[in-house]
Amino acid sequence: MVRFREPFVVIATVTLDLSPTVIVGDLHGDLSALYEIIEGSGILNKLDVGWRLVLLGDYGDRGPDSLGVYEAILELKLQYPNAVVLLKGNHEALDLIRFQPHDLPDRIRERYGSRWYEIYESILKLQSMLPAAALYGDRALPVHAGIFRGICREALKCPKNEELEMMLWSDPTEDFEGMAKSPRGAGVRFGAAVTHEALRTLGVGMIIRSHSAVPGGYKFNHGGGVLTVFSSKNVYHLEHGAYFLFEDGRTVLDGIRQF
Ligand SMILES: [Mn+2]
Repeated sequence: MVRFREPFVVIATVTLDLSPTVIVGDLHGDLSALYEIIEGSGILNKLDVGWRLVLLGDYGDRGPDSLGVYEAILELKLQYPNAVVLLKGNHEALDLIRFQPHDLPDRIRERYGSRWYEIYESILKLQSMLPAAALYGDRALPVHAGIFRGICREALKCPKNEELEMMLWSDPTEDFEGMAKSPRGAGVRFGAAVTHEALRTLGVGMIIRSHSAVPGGYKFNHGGGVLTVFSSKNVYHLEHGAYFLFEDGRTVLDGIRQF
């Protein structure tokens, strides 16, 4: 298991410049999907020449190799601390809302036996320090799940618990324009009017999120204002996962990579 050293500074939203960026959606213990993305994007040869890797959260639970995913992303973070950005998903916010399935502790127990709790605690501590969103220049807001009515840069800096819940649990909808409670039991469903107001207020072009297992690995909502990328394949038996490659001068469609 990778050991990380303190101090880590807790920042709710990180600000990123417009370096080329690979954005990865939910992995949920699908280590082979992460390997496919690393290989397909060639990112390992680029992280020390200014490229960046942003992961949208939901690293463990559900899939066959949650610990493998944690080891891989922590190795990357230790090797390239500034170029690798690990965002928080709802599965990294157990302290906010308890959810099922949460099988990560079982996987740790299987591998580490009586030492399991020490390791689980250090993972929970790491999770509590992950930022919830990123501002990618004036282009995008990468965030695990969604946004909410009234979102602004101030709220992104220091979100209240209910705001954090909406960032980690919500889903876009085409059924209505506004915002309503989610059938997930946490977060909201937000319509196109909420998205377009948020994009105007935040001064960014689009929301890039994951959280929903969409067929094909990606989906646009709200006239292109929201892009979902989902990267885990084996957990949901999806034919394709996807990630997103952001490069200045490239169109959004050009940046979508299915695998
Ligand atoms: Mn999620």
